[in-house]
Amino acid sequence: MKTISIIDSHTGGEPTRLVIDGGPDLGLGPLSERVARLRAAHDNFRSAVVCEPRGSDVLVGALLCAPHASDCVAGVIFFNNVGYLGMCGHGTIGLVASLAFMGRIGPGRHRIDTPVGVVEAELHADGSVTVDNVASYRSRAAVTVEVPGIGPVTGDIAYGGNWFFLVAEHGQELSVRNVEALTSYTVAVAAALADQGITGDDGALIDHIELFADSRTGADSQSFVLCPGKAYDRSPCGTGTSAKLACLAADGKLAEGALWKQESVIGSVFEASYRVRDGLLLPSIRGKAWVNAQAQLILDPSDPFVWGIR
Ligand code: PYC
Repeated sequence: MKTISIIDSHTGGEPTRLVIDGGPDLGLGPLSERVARLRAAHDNFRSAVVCEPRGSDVLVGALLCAPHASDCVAGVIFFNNVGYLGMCGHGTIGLVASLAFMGRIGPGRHRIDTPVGVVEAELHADGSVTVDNVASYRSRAAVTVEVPGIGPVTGDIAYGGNWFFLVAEHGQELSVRNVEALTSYTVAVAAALADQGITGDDGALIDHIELFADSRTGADSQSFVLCPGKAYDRSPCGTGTSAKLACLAADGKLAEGALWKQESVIGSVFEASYRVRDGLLLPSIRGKAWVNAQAQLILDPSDPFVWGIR
């Protein structure tokens, strides 16, 4: 029997399962190379950790690794029910809360190695965490995609650590009671983008779709975010909020340093702002995670679904 030690947390409702022991040996080197090894040789580890029957479609996994950059406190590789994420904002907040829970870090600033570069996070005295995300930018504005059964949908294509299609005009009600319709709508938009070859830079798949609406609770905006694998983000999505900031900045609608409150479809809120350094837009996302389980996963070779339902 093999065991995998995990700490579960949620950030604004969105779960993160941090693997602290029992993961595959990926060797050393840049995290971008290690995620390639994980994908090529140990993808069943990913599905064992996050897929049913141990996990669920909404769970984001985080493999704690030794960092490559020597000034980092940890390295991390994020994954979900269908694959791997470049960066994950809510997951980084969950990682920092879990490292604090383990007694590995205290309040202050910490550098974290990821496959898309080093990010910095600050653990505040109240337990909230600010993530200084990777440089974010809008690649194309007002791109129209013809969505079968829906019609033309126009959105911006932006990068915030993952690729996003951001839609303001969609005619959908953003509320928890409407998540099935929101999911169908955004799945159709994602499929149409892929079918019509509309991508991020260098042909990158746009695998996150964001719908925006006015907030009813005093935030600056509310969003629904479809993640790859068809689950919706219960949090306001850290990388999605970063992509949103890049679009607001490009439109001249949000000044450097100004606060932006992004509310999720379930009502949790991230506070965000951005700095510009050397021409790069650098978003900061603040939110809070709660640790809610510490456990050992058991991999029994006689279990027909030991590696998850793939
Ligand atoms: O917070 O960046 C995020 C995220 C990506 C996918 C799920 N959450």
